[in-house]
This record gives sequence, structure tokens and C-alpha cells, in this order.
Amino acid sequence: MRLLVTGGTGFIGSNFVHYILKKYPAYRIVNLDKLTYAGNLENLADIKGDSRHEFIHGDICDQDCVRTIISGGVDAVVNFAAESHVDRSILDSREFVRTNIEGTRNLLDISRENKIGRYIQISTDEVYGSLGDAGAFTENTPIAPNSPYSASKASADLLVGSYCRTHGFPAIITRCSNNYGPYQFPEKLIPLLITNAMADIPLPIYGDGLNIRDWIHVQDHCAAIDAVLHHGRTGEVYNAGGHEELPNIEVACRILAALGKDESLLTYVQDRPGHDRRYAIDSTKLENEIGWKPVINFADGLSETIAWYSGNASWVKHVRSGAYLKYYEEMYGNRAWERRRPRLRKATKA
Ligand code: NAD
Ligand code: TDX
Repeated sequence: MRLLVTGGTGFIGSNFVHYILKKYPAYRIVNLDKLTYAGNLENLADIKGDSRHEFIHGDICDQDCVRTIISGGVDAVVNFAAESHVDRSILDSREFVRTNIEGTRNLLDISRENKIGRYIQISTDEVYGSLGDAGAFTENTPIAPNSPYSASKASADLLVGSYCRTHGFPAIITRCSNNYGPYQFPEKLIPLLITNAMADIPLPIYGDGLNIRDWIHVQDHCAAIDAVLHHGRTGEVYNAGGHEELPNIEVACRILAALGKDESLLTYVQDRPGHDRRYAIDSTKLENEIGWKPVINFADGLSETIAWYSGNASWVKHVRSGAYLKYYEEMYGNRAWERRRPRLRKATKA
């Protein structure tokens, strides 16, 4: 099988490239990535020179580039390429609309033109919006995105669905909960907290710290995509979640404890506008139909992830420099800092 993986130098994409090459030694991967701030060839340094992996520096919105790759012979497309950070979409949504919507349309049209046999759109649980205290998102939950990021992902999902129904295009959508693990850019909660704690920098907690996310290790997400790629039904949506719901403050306290750091580093800051309160994913469909289920529990996955960041100081140093410091100042510099003790008792009960 020859796969086109887009966004394969980012966090989940690079983990997926590693996963596939290890599990399927005969597969070939073409990896198309624009190398935005989130793309990092260091994530693939260990497979440099592996002839099964070909990296192409390009944009999924570029018609000629995508057409040359796909018409050159591709069995399936797995589209990870995206602008992926909610906070950045609040500052400026233009690239989100361009890459996440127009880029997806370009991939769909050229895949269709070349009669690609399978197309996997990597979407997110955020398209469903925010949950109250009870229940979980199923594939039938109505789409109700709240951020420009999730609105752009939801738009792409609607386009993919329309190509399935109108053109009989063989696409499948996956919607996964919050990922964590090696190679995640430290703008996202877990790597930001780990790398700040390692450097004794305050840990910014939005709002009351009681927003809840359902954490899944990136290896489990890769296994879910593998399952859908090989056994999923065309035209379907599959949710994937970790069954590990935790309030943010609890995650932060666990990271501090694991690193032997003091909770005085916790710092509550101004909330994210439109901040979704709770996500939880019901993956019954994927579990019953294809037999996938997550196997890495959060306690083990988090300690392994902390060990990875601690053991990869040069990766962390390269990533947390230049443009990252500028971004950090813009995002956190003017956010009314308020140091106070965590409300862990309440958080644990939530
Ligand atoms: P990421 O930001 O780490 O990586 C995105 C990658 O896409 C980068 O390598 C970047 O260079 C590339 N890219 C951006 N614009 C491009 C363009 N126009 N053309 C080609 N490449 C481009 O993101 P991630 O966390 O790895 O997420 C990957 C996908 O999974 C995204 O579609 C995201 O919406 C989805 N997702 C992420 C999570 C999560 O928790 N991180 C959860 C569910 C779904
Ligand atoms: O500094 C922070 N402090 C904080 O309290 C950051 C960066 C985040 N948070 C909170 C906001 C959220 O409640 O932590 C939670 C997780 O935030 P993010 O890591 O930004 O993730 P989230 O907004 O939940 O979206 C993620 O999951 C779904 C990914 O970024 C998306 O790409 C994916 O689609």
C-alpha cells in the first residue's frame, strides 16, 4: 500500500508515520507537509534515509503539487494537515479557513479525479461543541463548533460528507478526543505544562481550571486510524476517545507531582473566550464494529510522556525558541496573572 499522509511532520502525523512503518514493513508513505511552525522534521530524524518514507515540502492547497503526488500512484490519503490550535484561531482565523477547509477541498477533488480507493479525514471531537456534566458525544451528536478552529474542522467534515453522498467518494471521518504523547508542540496543554514545570516557569491555567478533557495517548489514536483505514466502512464517521476524563487542574497537579515541583507554580489566568467546558467521547461504534479500544491508561501514558520530554532536552530547546517565545509572549504576556492555590478537592470531584 502507498499512502499519502499529509501533515506528517506534526505531532499526530509523525507518530502515525512511525506507527505505520513499524507495523507494515512493506508499506510506502509519501509525507506532504508545509512545515508551518508546528511541522518539525526533527520528529522524523530517526527514519531519515528510510526509503519507505518520502518527504515532500508542500501545501495541501497547492493543486499542482497535490495532483503530481496523487497521480503518481497513491492507494489511500490520510489527511492530518491542519492548523490545530484553538488559541491561535482566536487571534487570527485566516490560515484555519485556508488550510482546514480549502486544503481539504483540494485533496478531495484531486483524490476523486484520480479515483483514490480510500480517504481518511482526521477530524476532532471539538466539532460537537461543549458538553454539560453528563453524557458523551456519539457520531449522531449534532455538529455545534464554538471556536474558529472547530468551525473550520466542522466545515471540512461537512464537505467530506457531501462528497461521499453526492459523488460516492470513498471517505471516512475520524473524530478523536485530546491527544498527548511524544513530539507534541508545547502550545497544547500537556507539553506546555511539562516543559514549563521542567523550567520552573508558572503553569497557566485558564479560568477556574475545571474544564474537562478526555485524554487519549497518541499511540491509541494511531491504532484507531489504522483500524478505520483497513476496516472502516466508507461514508461513516468513527469517534475515538480515551475514557480518561480529567479537569485541567488535576492534569497540572499530576505533572507537578511527577516532576517533584511545587504547586505554587500553578497560576490561574484569564479564560479562553468561548472555552468549551467539557468533552467526552463515546467510541462504542469503533469498539463494536472494528474491535479497537484504547490500551494506554492516562497514569502510564503521562509518566511515559513526561519521561520523553525530560529525555529529549535538545528537541525541547529547539522548539521552545524564536517564534515560540514570541507566540508565548503574545498569548500569555498580557493575561492577568493570578497566583493562587489550586482547588484540587473540587476539581477531583468534578
Ligand atoms: P499539529 O499542529 O501538530 O500538526 C499539523 C501539521 O500540519 C504540521 O506538520 C503542519 O506543518 C502541517 N500543515 C499545516 N498546514 C499545512 C498545509 N497547508 N499543507 C500541508 N501541511 C500543513 O497538529 P496535530 O495535533 O498533529 O493534529 C493533526 C490532526 O489531528 C489535525 O487535523 C487536528 O485537527 C486533528 N486532531 C488533533 C487532536 C489533538 O489533540 N492534537 C485531536 C483530535 C484531532
Ligand atoms: O495554557 C493553557 N492553559 C489551559 O488551561 C492551554 C494551552 C490550555 N488550557 C486548557 C484549555 C483546554 O480546556 O487546557 C485544555 C486543553 O487545551 P488545548 O491543549 O489547547 O486543547 P483543546 O483546546 O482541548 O483542543 C485540542 O483537542 C482537540 C487540540 O488542540 C485540538 O487540535 C484537537 O482537535
